[in-house]
Amino acid sequence: MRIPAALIEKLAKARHVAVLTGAGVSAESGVPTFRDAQTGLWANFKPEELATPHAFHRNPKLVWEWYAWRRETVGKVSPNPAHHVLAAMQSRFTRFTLITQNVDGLHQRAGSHDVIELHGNITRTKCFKEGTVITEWPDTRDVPPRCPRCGGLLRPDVVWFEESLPEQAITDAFAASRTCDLFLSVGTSTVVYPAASLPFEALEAGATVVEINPQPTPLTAQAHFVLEGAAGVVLPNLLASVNVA
Ligand code: BV8
Repeated sequence: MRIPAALIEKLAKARHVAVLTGAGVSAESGVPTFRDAQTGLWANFKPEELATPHAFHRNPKLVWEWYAWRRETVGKVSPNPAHHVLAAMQSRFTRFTLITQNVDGLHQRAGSHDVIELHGNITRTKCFKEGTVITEWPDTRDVPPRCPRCGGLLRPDVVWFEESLPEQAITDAFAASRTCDLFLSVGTSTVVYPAASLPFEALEAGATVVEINPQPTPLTAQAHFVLEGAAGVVLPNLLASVNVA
């Protein structure tokens, strides 16, 4: 795909680039995107019915096993070119902020650091009662396992629907969206809030906003540039274009 010359120029001149990624960035690694994650065993459940505190209280075993299945899936895949390009971009610009809705940790495995994880990370487990991250617990065959400190139920360290996002993460994400000169929204359906408001914050603050997605989203009509394609194809192309600019 040809990258518009005007975008290459903007990218070459950008002092602060902010990026928001969604499940589409991990799709080419083989991680089902969030809304079609219900393949196989989980075909009969909607994510919004599993990724909530209510679902966990109602059926902790089912929710724990859904995350165990997803953790196992994520453990078997590798970062794809989209993750690697975003990691390379970190040193390409004076300031670069990577904000992700993904919980798979693939950005960090590709070499990105200081990743803002808006929705937590599936590879971390925390005590539901205390909120502290727990790295090991006795294998008592309990499903979900119990916190070795207080006996409370353990849960994945992710943000469920109707749960607030980590304060520092959302503050930093909004600040970056409002101060960047170029905002890339990559592989997200732009429907889950407050993450979905970030590209609109960037638009309002006067940044150049670029969307990379094979499908249209609620952002498409307002983005300055829409690169219709897979992140693993478009991002390497974008970086190559700006490196020769
Ligand atoms: C909160 C972690 C305060 C868990 C997730 C009504 C209106 C507006 C908002 C609300 C509302 N009712 C409730 C809300 C708030 C709610 C919300 O936004 N609901 C939506 C569904 C309407 N938000 C919340 O509850 C948030 N908390 O607001 O707290 C509060 C307090 C009390 C009561 C209410 C509010 C918490 C939201 C966080 C939820 N946790 N994940 C887990 O993963 O199990 S969200 C989940 O969706 C994932 O994190 C995922 O990342 C995220 C967004 O999805 P996407 O990443 O965009 O993925 P998706 O599959 O949707 O799309 C993939 C895209 O990729 C597609 O566009 C596709 O075309 C594209 N694609 C595919 N292949 C490729 C590609 N792109 C590029 N390359 C490819 N190869």
